[in-house]
Amino acid sequence: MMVLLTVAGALTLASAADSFSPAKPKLATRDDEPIRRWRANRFGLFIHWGLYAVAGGEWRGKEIPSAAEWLQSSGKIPAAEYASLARQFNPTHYDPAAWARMAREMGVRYVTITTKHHEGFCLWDSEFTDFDIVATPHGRDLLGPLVKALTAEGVDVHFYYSILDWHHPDYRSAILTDDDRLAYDRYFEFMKNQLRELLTRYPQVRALWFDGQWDSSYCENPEYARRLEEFLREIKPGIIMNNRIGAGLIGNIDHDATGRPFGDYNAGFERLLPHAGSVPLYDWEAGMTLPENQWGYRKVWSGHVKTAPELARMLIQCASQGGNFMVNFGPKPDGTFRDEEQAVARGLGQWMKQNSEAICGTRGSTLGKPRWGFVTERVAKEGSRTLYLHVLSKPAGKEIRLPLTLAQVRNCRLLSAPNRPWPFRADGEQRVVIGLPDKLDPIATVIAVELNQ
Ligand code: H79
Repeated sequence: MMVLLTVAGALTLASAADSFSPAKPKLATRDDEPIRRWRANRFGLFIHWGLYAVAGGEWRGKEIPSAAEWLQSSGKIPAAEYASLARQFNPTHYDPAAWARMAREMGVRYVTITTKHHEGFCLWDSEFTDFDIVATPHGRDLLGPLVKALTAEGVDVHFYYSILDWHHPDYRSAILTDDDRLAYDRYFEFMKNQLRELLTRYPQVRALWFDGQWDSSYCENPEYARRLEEFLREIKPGIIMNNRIGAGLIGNIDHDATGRPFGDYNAGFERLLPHAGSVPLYDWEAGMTLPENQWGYRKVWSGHVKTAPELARMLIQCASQGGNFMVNFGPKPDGTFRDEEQAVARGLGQWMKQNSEAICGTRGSTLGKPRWGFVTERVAKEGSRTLYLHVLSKPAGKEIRLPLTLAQVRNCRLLSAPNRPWPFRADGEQRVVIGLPDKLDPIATVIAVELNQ
């Protein structure tokens, strides 16, 4: 695959405002239509759903600490015993149309759902295992109706698939003997079969999100990753994959030893955002949980639970640094979302309704990070540029100062009142001053500054 060097817009703005710093050039592994769409989406919803939702972080009446979806491992539960959860998985209130509506109203442009997490249980009726939705009282495919509903709402579908599998008898965490090798080779074929099944049965799927690649069986034998990548690109040209298809602990490694990138983008930001100095030069995506570290449903949450404004500001930060952001929900076993998640969906949706223009389809700021908030920018086809000033806090003087000449600014508008122009003035040669409304939005007040090119 070719590595392209795309310089993110020539820096035509003078550096008069000391709080701005220039952007770095961007490296892209791909720049075709599918990755542009992936990038433009910017905001996604991660959904972790599986048998762990039935247990809700408890086993035989006891709370098992650590992440709820890790229950089988953390609770040291034998696979056969854990599998009995399948007989209790009956999401009687599962309403894919409601899920899809929630996603659209929340402002996300894609949903990434766990088709199979580390536990090995499959949310679809797989030809290659009986450990799937058919073994539950629900008894029928959960994915198909969701894919259909999301597509009808205009929300893209991405599939999460765990390479690690705590149920499959041929899975090995290490390859120590010839028998291990044979078993792992069989497991590898099983994975390929399942992924082919998913991509052909649900042709709407645009991206695959791999995880659980850290066991030595897989990550010390990178030829598996290479073969898998080639196999999938052959089945579905254009498919997008995260770099966890390759080696690396949690996806923070972009390349193999020869410098060849794994997958199409960096998915190493798990429950964290890049620091100013560590923004990847490749496409990237961060995933965030509401509580500290719970992806699947846990009945009792402890510690700080993030609010919609906190998550929205993380989304803004990611967008300003040129990355995607996914918020994670772990639905209840009955197929509904807990109150905290519904509140977050509503809060984000409210802000996105007015401000999605400043997130989706934008790129990171070539201006860097000002003290009062973040900047994103949109480049129109004809080359004209709009800066979006996400104002999180009022600067001293209560005005925004930009390193621009008056002639460079065509107009300004507040996204919360888009039908009337917002005033701006010059303050010397290289400085445009924009006032702020009295009351800022509790998430961010966004001012669009359209530039003359
Ligand atoms: O699906 C969610 C998590 O369950 C999964 N990825 C997100 C999206 C995930 N869980 N843990 N990790 C990712 C990070 C891996 C941590 C590890 Fe380890 C540290 C793997 C190897 C060392 C802890 C110790 C877990 C296994 C051994």
